[in-house]
Amino acid sequence: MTHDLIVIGAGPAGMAAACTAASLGLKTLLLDEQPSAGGQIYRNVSRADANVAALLGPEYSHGLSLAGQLAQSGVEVRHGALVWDVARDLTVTALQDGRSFQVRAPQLIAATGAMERASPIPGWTLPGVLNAGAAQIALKSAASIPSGPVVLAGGGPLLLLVACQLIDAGADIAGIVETSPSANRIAALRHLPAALTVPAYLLKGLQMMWRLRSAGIPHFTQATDLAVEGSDQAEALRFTSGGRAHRIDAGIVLLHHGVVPNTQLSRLLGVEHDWDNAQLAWRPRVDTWGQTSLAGFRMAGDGTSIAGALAAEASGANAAIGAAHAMQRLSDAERDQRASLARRALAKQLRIRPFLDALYRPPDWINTPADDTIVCRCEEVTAGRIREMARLGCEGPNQAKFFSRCGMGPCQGRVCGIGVTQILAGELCKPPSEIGAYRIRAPLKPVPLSSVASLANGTLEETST
Ligand SMILES: Cc1cc2nc3c(=O)[nH]c(=O)nc-3n(C[C@H](O)[C@@H](O)[C@H](O)COP(=O)(O)OP(=O)(O)OC[C@H]3O[C@@H](n4cnc5c(N)ncnc54)[C@H](O)[C@@H]3O)c2cc1C
Repeated sequence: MTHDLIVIGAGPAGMAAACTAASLGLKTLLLDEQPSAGGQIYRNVSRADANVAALLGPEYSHGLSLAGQLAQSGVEVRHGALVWDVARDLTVTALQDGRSFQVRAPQLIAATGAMERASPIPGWTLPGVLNAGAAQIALKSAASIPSGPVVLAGGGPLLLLVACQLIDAGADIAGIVETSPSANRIAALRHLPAALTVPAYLLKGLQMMWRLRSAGIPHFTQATDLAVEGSDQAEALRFTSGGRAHRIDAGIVLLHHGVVPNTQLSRLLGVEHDWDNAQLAWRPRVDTWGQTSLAGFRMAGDGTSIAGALAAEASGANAAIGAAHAMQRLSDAERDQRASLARRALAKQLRIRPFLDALYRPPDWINTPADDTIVCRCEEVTAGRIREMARLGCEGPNQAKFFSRCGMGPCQGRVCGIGVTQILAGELCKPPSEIGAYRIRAPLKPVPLSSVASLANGTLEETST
């Protein structure tokens, strides 16, 4: 063993988990592939350009206090450390500075966050088509905004947030095309009373809508039939809205249909998962303390279920308290007492989710792309080919992968996995829970062979904090 606890991911969940664990006396190591702490929401927060930090506002700056606590916590932090394998005995293998190393602890918390849901529409693989989050990453990490006309399309709070941030940063936004169907509003209504108990979110949503309206940017709603035009590069977005066909010229098309838990690591470890029909995504099964079905392996934050940054922070603290209890550093009573604040904060944050999940549920057509639309972009496998696999007798993504190479490229099915499950479910008339997901194997992301070779010489690192 090299540590008491290893935390993977330095977003709000991972930072809170690591700081809490250190405060409880656990010798803790935090690994993150990014060059600095922050995760998605607080990316680059301690080094961000002052103008960018001002533009992103107090919500972003909250990350500074978390990063500050981490720096003072005594946690051993390794940035630029990509975890590419975890064995079921919880040995973690990571790549840093071109060299792979192994560390191990009896408790492991994966706080690896979320990723954007793929939006497989015609033309989505053209250069110039990105996820909306990619534009935000460029803004946060390099103070850079896309040049030329930009159109944003899809649905969800992050789409509106990125639109507002890009407008404030001076980007040339040619249009916003929302795809959430009108039925979503009716479904969301019954969750409104609970949402009203956390009015800050609703207020923020209204402020964003007001900002978009006051910017005078063409704004379309309930759009369908989206397609990106262009031969070598995106040139325009076509769609139908209000019963009419529209076309917006743009060299950059930013797509977004919500975020989904990043389950690559939990799939690699083979822990139990459930299909979440409200969030249309897989989530690992965890208890109150983030404990999965594999002893000692815990998860926290958006990687367990999408609930936002403050919920991630609270669930990270809970998971660390659970880890300290499992290591007999806390009695039952001490554990419950220590966790009471975080549990209350988590419960409060969760009250808004059913409303947001219903309001921004992705339209059904995103899960049922036309036969000639590419779904697996690494291997260029179309939706029609996946349906053909189902007709040939493939009952799940792993067989479909074997026969068609779908999900076998460099992203290892991270991007197409959920879509493939949903397409097979539609074709086989079964629920996604019965169809299952890709089995994941190391390496989680491509790593140089030389770095793997460096492992042959080493044993577990004896690191000290
Ligand atoms: C692109 C994107 C942008 C977002 N922007 C916002 C926003 O502006 N505002 C907002 O409220 N919410 C945003 N979200 C939602 C968001 O994820 C938050 O709810 C919050 O950041 C979740 O915190 P977390 O700690 O669970 O995960 P994250 O903040 O995502 O942190 C996960 C961390 O794990 C690390 N990691 C993942 N895999 C590995 C690995 N194999 N090895 C090493 N490190 C790894 C990542 O580098 C990352 O730092 C965004 C989501 C995405 C996908």
